Amino acid sequence: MDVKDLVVGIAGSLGFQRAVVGSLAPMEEERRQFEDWLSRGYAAGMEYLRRNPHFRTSPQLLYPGARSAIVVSTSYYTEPPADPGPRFGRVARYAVGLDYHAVLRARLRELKAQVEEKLGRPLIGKAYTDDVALFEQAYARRSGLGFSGKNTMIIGPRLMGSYHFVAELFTDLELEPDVAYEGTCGKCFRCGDICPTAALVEPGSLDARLCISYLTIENREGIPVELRARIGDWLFGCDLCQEVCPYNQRPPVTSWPEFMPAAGAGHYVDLLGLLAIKSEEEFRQRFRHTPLRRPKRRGLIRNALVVLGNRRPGGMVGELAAFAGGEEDPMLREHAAWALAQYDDPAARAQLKKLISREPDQAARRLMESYRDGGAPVAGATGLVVEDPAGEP
Ligand code: B12
Ligand code: SF4
Ligand code: SF4
Repeated sequence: MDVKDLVVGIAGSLGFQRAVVGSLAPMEEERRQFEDWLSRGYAAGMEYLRRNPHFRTSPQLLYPGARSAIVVSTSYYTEPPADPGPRFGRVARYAVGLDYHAVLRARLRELKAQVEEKLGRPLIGKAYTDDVALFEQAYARRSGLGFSGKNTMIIGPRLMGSYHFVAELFTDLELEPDVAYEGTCGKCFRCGDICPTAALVEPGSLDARLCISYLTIENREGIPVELRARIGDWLFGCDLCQEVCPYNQRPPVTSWPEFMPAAGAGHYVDLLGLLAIKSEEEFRQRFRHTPLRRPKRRGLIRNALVVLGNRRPGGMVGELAAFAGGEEDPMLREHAAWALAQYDDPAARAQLKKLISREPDQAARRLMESYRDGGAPVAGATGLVVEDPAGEP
C-alpha cells in the first residue's frame, strides 16, 4: 500500500474526519497577509503572534527535520441544549469538553506510533495544534483541508462545515502534497452581518480587538464598556459567525467523548457559582483540563459579570453588591458595578451609589461614575488594564 494512503487510512481509523498532506514550501503570500494583519493592530493584545512572525510561514524553520506535514481535522460539534435561563452563560462549542490541545496531540502521537508499526521503522515527527507560532489555517488552506470562509474559518468540503479543529503532524516522511480545495462563499456575508461587534471588518479579515472570542478568552484587561452589551450571553468564546453559515446547517456531530459537554464545563455555566469561586486554586480545580482555564479566575468572573449585566436575572442585586463589596480586584469590582447599573431598579441604583462612594481605586471609580444612572460611557473608557489597576483607563 502507498504510504500516503496508509497514513490517511490510519488517521481516519483514529477518528480524524479529514487528513491531507501539506507541503513545507515557504508561504510568501501568507506572510505578507499576516504581517499586514499585524500592522493594522488586529492582533490586539496577543503578543505571542508578534513574536518571530517568520516562523509562522516558514515550515522548515519550525521543524527542520520535517519533509511533510500531515494536516488533520476533527469535528468538535455538539448540539447545545435549550437555554437554562438568565443565570447561565454560554460556552462556545469548541470549549464545552476537554482542552483540545492535549487531546489532539495525544491522538496525533498515536497516529505516529501506528504508522511506525506498519512501516517497521521509527519516524521523526512532532504533533502540533494551536501551539507555537504556527499559521495553521494557511497549512489547511494550501493542502485542501478546506477553504477560508469570510468568517476566517476553514470550511471543509462535503458539508463538513467549520466546527472542527485543525492539527498537524510534522514528519520526515516524503509524501506527495495535496492541492488546495476550491470552495467559495459566493456573495454571502451572513457572518459579517450577524457579528454583534462588527469584528469582521471586511470579508476574511478579523479585528480581534472587537471579537467576543478575543475579549472573553485572550484579553487580560477589562472589557471595553462600549462593547459589553453586545457580548450578550457569551461567557466564553462566540459562535455566531459560524452558526449562521450555510455550510454549518447540518454539521457532523463529534464522536470523540473528550469533546462532549459531559467531559468538561458544558454548554452553559452557572454564573452565580462562578462568583462564589474565591481563589485561583479553587478555579483551577473546577476547570481542570478544560479550555475555560485560559482566562483564569479573574477573566472568567469578569465575563460572568458582563453576562449577568446583559441577562439581569431576578434576585441578583444583593449578590452583585455583596460580590463587589468583598472583591479585592478593582477591575472585577468595576464590572460588578456595571452589571448593577444595567438593572432598572432603585435598589440596584442605591447599591451602585454606595459602591462608587467606597471605591478606593480612582480609575475604577471614574468608570463607575460614567455609567451611573444609565449615563453613556465616558469617551475612550475601555476598561481597566491588569498591570496598572490604578492607571488611566
Ligand atoms: C489568534 C487566533 C484567534 C484570534 C484571532 C482569530 C483570527 N481570525 O485571526 C481569536 C482569539 C479572535 C480567535 C477566535 C476564534 N478561534 Co482561533 N485561532 C487563532 C490562532 C492561534 C491564529 C490565527 C491567525 O493566525 N490569525 C491571523 C490572521 C492573519 O489569519 P486569518 O484569519 O487566517 O486571516 C487571513 C486569511 O484568512 C487570509 N485569507 C483569506 N482567504 C484567503 C485565501 C488565500 C488563498 C490566502 C493565501 C489567504 C486568505 O486573509 C486574512 C487576513 O489577512 C489559530 C491557531 C493557529 N496557531 O493558527 C486559532 C484558530 C484559527 N482558532 C480556531 C477557533 C475554533 C476559533 C473560534 C471559533 C473559537 C470560538 N468559538 O470562540 C473563534 C473564531 C473567531 C473567528 N471568526 O475567527 C481554530 C479554527 C478552526 C477552523 N475550522 O478554521 C484554529 C485554527 C485553532 C485550531 N487549531 O483548531 N482565534
Ligand atoms: S466570533 Fe463572534 S464576535 Fe468574533 S467575529 Fe465571529 S460573530 Fe463576531
Ligand atoms: S456565512 Fe457566508 S460568507 Fe460567512 S463563511 Fe459562511 S458562507 Fe462564507
